[in-house]
Amino acid sequence: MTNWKEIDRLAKSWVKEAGQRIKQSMKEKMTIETKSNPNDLVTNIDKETERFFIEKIQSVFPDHHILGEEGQGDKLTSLDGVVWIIDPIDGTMNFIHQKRNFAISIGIFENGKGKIGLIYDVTHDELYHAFQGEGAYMNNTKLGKMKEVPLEESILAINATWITENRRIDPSVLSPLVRRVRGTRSYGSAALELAYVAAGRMDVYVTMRLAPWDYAAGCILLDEVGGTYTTIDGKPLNFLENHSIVAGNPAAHRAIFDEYLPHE
Ligand code: 2AM
Ligand code: CA
Repeated sequence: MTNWKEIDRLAKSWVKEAGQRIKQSMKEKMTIETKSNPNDLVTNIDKETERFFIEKIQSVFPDHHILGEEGQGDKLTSLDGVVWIIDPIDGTMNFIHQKRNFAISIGIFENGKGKIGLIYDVTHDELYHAFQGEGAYMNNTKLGKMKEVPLEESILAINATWITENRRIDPSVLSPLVRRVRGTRSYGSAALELAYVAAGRMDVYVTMRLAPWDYAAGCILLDEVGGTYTTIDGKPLNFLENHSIVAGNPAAHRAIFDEYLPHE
């Protein structure tokens, strides 16, 4: 029998410890490299933090699988067993340029079902945490069930990329939605944006390009507060693939599909 309470306790303590290490490393000079393009950044701290988690997990749970953004974990083709999906630093551009608005994001799954979600905003010492069936918390405060907020009163999390010329969506699809809502925000960390939606600080999030480590933990938080998430085609997410995402309270999610996104 998998002891999920023990996994939860250790995961939380490792996330806090990793946060302390990141804070310490930030005081020193970091090495910045680019990955797929000049804006796709990684630092030595991203890699060291991922390695920290892999070593901790492997030392206690050698049969667990790990999918990490920096690729030092396993090459996974299925979500069978216990799988940790880890982004050691989500919002690396913020981490480098702003030294804030980044998070450690970890989703832990059992045979494809989200069990534990952890999003740790290191600079603000805010830990968003969900345990399947027991609700979601920000530090020690329980997050309430999501309210059904009409679009006119919603804050939409969206990056300006998706309402200007881009390769993934015609800007005319989402720009009327931007005009309709009360306001828009963009924080540059998908994990934090999903956590903010789960916490009711924003109501809906639309993005065209996320990897599993960006959204895994956030979706587990949303499950616990009654949030809805799909791809922009209205399909369920496969936690091993890159996806577009529409996530938010069920009413806003439905209204976006009924009024703005072409669907069957
Ligand atoms: P990262 O900082 O971990 O790379 C910012 O736009 C958000 O999108 C961040 O959560 C960032 O995660 C993620 N992101 C940036 N480029 C991406 C890409 N090419 N594919 C998937 N996610 C990306
Ligand atoms: Ca990252």
